[in-house]
Amino acid sequence: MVETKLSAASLGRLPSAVARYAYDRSKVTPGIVHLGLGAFYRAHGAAYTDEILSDQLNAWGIIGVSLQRPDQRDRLKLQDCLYTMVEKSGDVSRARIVGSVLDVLVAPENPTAVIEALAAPATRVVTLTITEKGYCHDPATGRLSAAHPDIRHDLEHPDQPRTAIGLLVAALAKRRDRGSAPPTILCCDNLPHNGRLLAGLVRDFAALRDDTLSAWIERNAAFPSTMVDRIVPATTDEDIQNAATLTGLADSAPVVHEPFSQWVIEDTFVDGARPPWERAGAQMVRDVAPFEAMKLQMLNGAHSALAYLGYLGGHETIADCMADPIYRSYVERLWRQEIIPVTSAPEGTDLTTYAETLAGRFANTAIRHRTWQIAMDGSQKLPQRLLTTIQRRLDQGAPITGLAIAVAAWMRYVGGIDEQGRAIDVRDPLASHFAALHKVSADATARVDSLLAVDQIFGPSLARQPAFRSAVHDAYASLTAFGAQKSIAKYVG
Ligand code: CS2
Repeated sequence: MVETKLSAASLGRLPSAVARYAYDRSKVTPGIVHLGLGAFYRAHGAAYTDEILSDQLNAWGIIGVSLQRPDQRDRLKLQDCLYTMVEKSGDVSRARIVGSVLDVLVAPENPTAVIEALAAPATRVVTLTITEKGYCHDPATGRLSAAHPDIRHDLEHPDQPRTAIGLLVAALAKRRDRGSAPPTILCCDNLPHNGRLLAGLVRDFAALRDDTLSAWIERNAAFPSTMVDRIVPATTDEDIQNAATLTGLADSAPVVHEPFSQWVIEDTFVDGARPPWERAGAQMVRDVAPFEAMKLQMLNGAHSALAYLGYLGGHETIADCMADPIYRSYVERLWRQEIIPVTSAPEGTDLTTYAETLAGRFANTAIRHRTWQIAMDGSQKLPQRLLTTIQRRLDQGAPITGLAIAVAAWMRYVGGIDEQGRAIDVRDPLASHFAALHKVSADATARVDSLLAVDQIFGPSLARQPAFRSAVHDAYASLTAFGAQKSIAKYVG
């Protein structure tokens, strides 16, 4: 049992194999506010920032904001906001202590403090990883859901907002009223054209409050798009034990991640003010769109397909799926035959090589990324991960057999009963709607029809196309009759 807690004072005890930040942390001042302090950001954006901070470049410290619960703050504050990153590949684990997070605020406890942090002139960059559902938008159209209960709340109580959009707009209003410039607002979630999408949501929300504010934001703020990539599963108790074994210090909030990391950022910051993240390997580019489309369609599309099919077929993690030859052949065929032909490659990238790299990353047995975790919030993920690819193929009159199996697996999954007849813990903002649809549908055909009619996901246009409807109906019938394993075995031939 490791007794000594991780803290600034205990760092002297770290074994030399453990890397640690190399700057004087007491001189670092906040320049970034990050909304959504989950494991992903702490193993990605905060790590890039940790690498560029130095005694000369110390105005880019991070204030993290938890938008829901206080537990992350409670854990981090007891250890001076320090935490361990554990990189894992096969049998090799490497630890590093990150110091770039200076403070953590909890929005529901004190929204005013969050608004003030966002409005502070020293805050030049705001980053977000709040997951797809945090944007309170309609996934099929990308527009703000004005009927969302939290958005309605925030419009009624603009100084006590609950949502990221409400907090951003409250802070932007303050900045305008105080005569200061807006920050650059950087969306780091897996959404298509994520900067443009967030800009639209912020402007739509602002316009519901005050048209002149919306126009001011449009003229002055910047919302670059980004592509973020690193596989970071939720931290488990075992991960906490392992981190302590590696460092000799007890950390209640470590993050475990794969070696791979990519961050592609559109270089359009307000007054050019940004951390030099390229020194830590970020790619600063003019157009992120091809990187983003490649990642969403190939990595996240395959992830979601494996999550639903894997869960139904009894696989706990993505690595378990990749160790099953049928699943591996399924995903490789999906990339080769269905996804790559309708995905354009960013300059200098070969999509076949990209797919091979993905297969290697997915197969990393040290990363226990649960299918159940990835299966969450499918209603928010399906459009950009699978449905865009499907529409492109339909436009070309090309078959969508493998993609339709994935969509049908999602439908089986949200029905809430697995292939052994056990209940599935379905987590999704629309979970209760799905349960209700399942209950009232007389048979499989009615079930599929009722899900295809959920406009927020499928939109009216895709759902009307006969080739799509029949492929999904057939796949659903196959999953019901034969199960996930046999259905994909038939696809891979
Ligand atoms: C995953 C992503 O949970 C999910 O839905 O597909 O978090 C994925 O691991 C990351 O996007 C990888 O960069």
